[in-house]
Amino acid sequence: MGSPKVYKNLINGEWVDSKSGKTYENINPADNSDVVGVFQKSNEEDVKEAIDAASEAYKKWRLVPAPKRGEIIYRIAARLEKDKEELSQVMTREMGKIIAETRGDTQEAIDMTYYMAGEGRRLFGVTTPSEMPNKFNMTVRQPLGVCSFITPWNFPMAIPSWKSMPALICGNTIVIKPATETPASVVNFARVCLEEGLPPGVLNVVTGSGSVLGEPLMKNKAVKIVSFTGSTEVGRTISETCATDFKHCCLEMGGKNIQIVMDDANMELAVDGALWGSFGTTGQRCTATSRIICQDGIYNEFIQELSRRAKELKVGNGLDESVHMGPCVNQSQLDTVLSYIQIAKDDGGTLISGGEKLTGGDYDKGFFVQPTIFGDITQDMRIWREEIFGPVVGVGKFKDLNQAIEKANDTPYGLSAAIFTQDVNNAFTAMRDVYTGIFYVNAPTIGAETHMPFGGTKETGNGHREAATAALDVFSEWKSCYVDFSGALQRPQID
Ligand code: UN1
Repeated sequence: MGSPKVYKNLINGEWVDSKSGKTYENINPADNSDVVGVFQKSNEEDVKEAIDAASEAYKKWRLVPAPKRGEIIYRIAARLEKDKEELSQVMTREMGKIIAETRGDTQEAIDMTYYMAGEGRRLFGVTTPSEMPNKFNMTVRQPLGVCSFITPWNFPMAIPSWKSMPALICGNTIVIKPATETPASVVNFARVCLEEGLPPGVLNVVTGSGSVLGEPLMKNKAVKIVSFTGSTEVGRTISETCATDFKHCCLEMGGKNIQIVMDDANMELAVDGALWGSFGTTGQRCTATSRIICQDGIYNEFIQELSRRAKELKVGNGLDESVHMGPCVNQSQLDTVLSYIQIAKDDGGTLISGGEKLTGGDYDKGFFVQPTIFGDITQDMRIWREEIFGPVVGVGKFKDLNQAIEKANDTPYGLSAAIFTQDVNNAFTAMRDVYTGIFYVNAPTIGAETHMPFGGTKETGNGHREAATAALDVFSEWKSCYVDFSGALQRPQID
């Protein structure tokens, strides 16, 4: 097999070693004997160089006309599309999710990139009449400067693209620190950007550990905005750190997303939705379905059907097209999942199916666990409240829609929610009253599209949205411009 490829940091258009002289191995979570690559274990000095490069590049990039920026971004999209299969294969090897899903991840990056390329010819502001004669008013978007991105491992290319493409089209420059577990996808993404004509220094990548690189990425005065996707706990620290300098920060954090199943739901569809929502990406999505509540009358039938179908799911190496669910991303995530299975039992949940680490044969080479379902979950249990980020779902009951909505909202998070019902009144009432950033009717809690705003309420976010044109509001600031061509002093509110 030969020795694994060594990947470098991208700083100012050059592939460079870390000043630390240290590297780390990126291991396939489905097969620990497979080293995906060797990556730089960067330090504070590397971050400083990358931020300096981004600051320098910003001077020119912000002045490139947005349609021209869009043309480069369009070429990047086309190249991602061309290389989709290869990029997706590497992503499955480093992250573990099944190949159909990594193709989806790459596709999400392609969609976002094309979308933002088009924004280059829009980036609309408004013109509006002035209240004074012979005066003209308009708003324009201006970039912020250097952006620091701390990106997660569960969507190794989609989420970096959600952050990068709106930032680039608005004229900002970037330093990305990818999750330690999935640097290859970000390095590949950056390589495509560079090869398709993004000028040196506009997008830089520094790999390594968040505990070492986080502070220098946030505290450097040249950085104007930090965008982060990950846990609420880390998000809180980022928010506090940025507050001192009034640095913008855009946070996309935890979820405890609910699927509500009414008595009148299409049962097969509701089960399909629950399986995909709970066990897709091995439950490692912030939009994953991790609570399901059924109306009393259909609880038993639903749970029987869900567990029957969950037992049919094939767990294994995601490169095998016949596999439905891959491994957890690493040992620590597997340990967390196993500990929550124990917590759920201790709290009085009824184990319906799964619940075990998978062992024997190829399973011993990775971090595999069974898709797991608990019944009889109630609001006092930890699996009701806490995000697990694994293939564990709890199912509980409700009496009527009012109680379902009350239960849905009984969570510190507010990302996504779903209702399965044939009744339009129920659907619209829940859509109005469940306090989340994303809501689905007769579709699972996962599956957001790139031209719709993405983000959540309460402890899921800090008021911003990613994707869609909402992302442009994160990566630009409004400038209100007044042009007086009257030749005289005109005083608003006075004259
Ligand atoms: C995430 O889990 O952080 O809506 C993002 C979805 C995907 C994105 C999830 N398109 O589930």
